[in-house]
Amino acid sequence: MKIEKANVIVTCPGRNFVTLKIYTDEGVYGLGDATLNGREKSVVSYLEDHVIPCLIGRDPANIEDIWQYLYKGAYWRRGPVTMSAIAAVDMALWDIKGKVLDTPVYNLLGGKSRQGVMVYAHANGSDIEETVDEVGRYLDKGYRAVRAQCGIPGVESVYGVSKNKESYEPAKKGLPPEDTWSTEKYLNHIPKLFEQLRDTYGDDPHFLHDCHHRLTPIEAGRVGKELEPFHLFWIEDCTPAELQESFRIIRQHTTTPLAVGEVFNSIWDAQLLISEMLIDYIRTSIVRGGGISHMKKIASFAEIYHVKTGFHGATDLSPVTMAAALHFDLSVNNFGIQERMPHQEIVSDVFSTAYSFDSGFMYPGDEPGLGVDIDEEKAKKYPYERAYLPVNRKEDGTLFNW
Ligand code: EZ4
Ligand code: CO
Repeated sequence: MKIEKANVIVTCPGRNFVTLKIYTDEGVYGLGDATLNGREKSVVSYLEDHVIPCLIGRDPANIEDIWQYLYKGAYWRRGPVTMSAIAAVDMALWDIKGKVLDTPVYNLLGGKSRQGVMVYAHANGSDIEETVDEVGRYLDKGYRAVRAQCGIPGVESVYGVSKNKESYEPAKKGLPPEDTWSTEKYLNHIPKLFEQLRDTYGDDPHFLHDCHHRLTPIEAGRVGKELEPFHLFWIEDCTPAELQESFRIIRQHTTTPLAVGEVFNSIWDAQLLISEMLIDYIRTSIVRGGGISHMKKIASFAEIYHVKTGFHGATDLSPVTMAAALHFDLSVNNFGIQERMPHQEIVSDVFSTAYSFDSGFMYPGDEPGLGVDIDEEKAKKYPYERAYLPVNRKEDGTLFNW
C-alpha cells in the first residue's frame, strides 16, 4: 500500500479547524487534526509546502519511520507548528492502520484498560454564586468532575469566563482583543469560590481550576496551599512552564496536585517536570505532542514517575484530536482524566464522530480507525475566518501572560 495523495481542509463552523486527509492507493483514507489556534495557516503551509510532497509513495503502514523522517529529517526540531503538522500525519496514519486492519485505534494501542474515559466539564460564571449554580448543572448532567472559573471583582475580563452567558470560546474573530489582569485580586478571591463549592456539594465531586499561566512560583505555592482544605483534583498551568525547575518551589509549598503541558509539544518540554515528579498530570494532547506515536513515549515516561495523563480538550482541538485522545485515554494504564469542552452544534454539520458521552464518561466507539469523518462539501460552506486568542496586560499596561 502506498500514500497516493493528501489534502488539507480548512473550515470554520463557528471556529477554525485544519484537517489533513491522507489517501492510499487502495481507497482507504485517514484524518489528522492540524489546528493551531490563532496560527492555523502556518500549519497549512507547513503541510502543503513541505510535508505532503514527501509523503507521496511511502508505505502508510510504517508510522514510526514516517514520524522520524518528518522530525529528524527536517533538521529543525520541535515547536508548535512543526509538531502539529507531524501530529496530523501521525493521527491520519493510525486512522488508516485501524481501517486497514478493521479495528478501532485503541486496540492497536494495547486494547481497553477501562470501559470509559472520565471527563471534566467547564463551568463558569460572572461571580461565585453563578459559578456554583453552573457547577451544579453539570453535576446534574452526570459529570463526576468539573472545572470552575469565575469572574474576579474589579477585573474586567477573566480567562475562562464567558460574557453574556454565551458558551465560552477563547479565540475571538478579528485581531487579538486585550484583557486586563490583577494577580492580587485573583489571589484574594479564588479560594472563596472553592470553599463555597465544597460547602454546597460536599466532598465527592472532583473540582479543577485553571490558573492559565498567570502566577509566579511563590504565588502558585500560596494558591495551592490556600486551596488544600478543598482538595482539588488539580490546579492547572499555575505558572508558565518553560522554566521547569520553578516547579520545585511550588512543590515545596503545597500538596495540591499540579497539571501542566497543554502548550508543550514534545517530551523534552516536560523531561525535568516528570523525572523530578514536580507535576501530577501531563496535559499535552495528541495534536500538540506530535501525534499518538510521540504521546505514547511521553505517557510511558510519565508512568514510571507516577504522573498521569490529563489531556487538553478545549474547542480548538478538533473532533479528530478528541477521538484520538479518547482512544489513547482508554488504552493507557496511567490515564488520569480528559478535558471535555463540547464543540458547538454547528461543528457536527462538518464532522461526524463515533464517540459518545454518558454519565460523566466518554467512549470512543468501536468503528475501525479513529471513527471520525469530514464532509468536504459542507466544510466549504464555512471558509476560514481570522481569529485570535486575547493578549493580556496588567492594570498598568505591562504586557503579561494570557
Ligand atoms: O486557553 O485551548 O484548559 N484549557 C485551556 C484552553 C486554552 C485554549 C487555547 O487555544 O486552557 O481554554
Ligand atoms: Co488550560
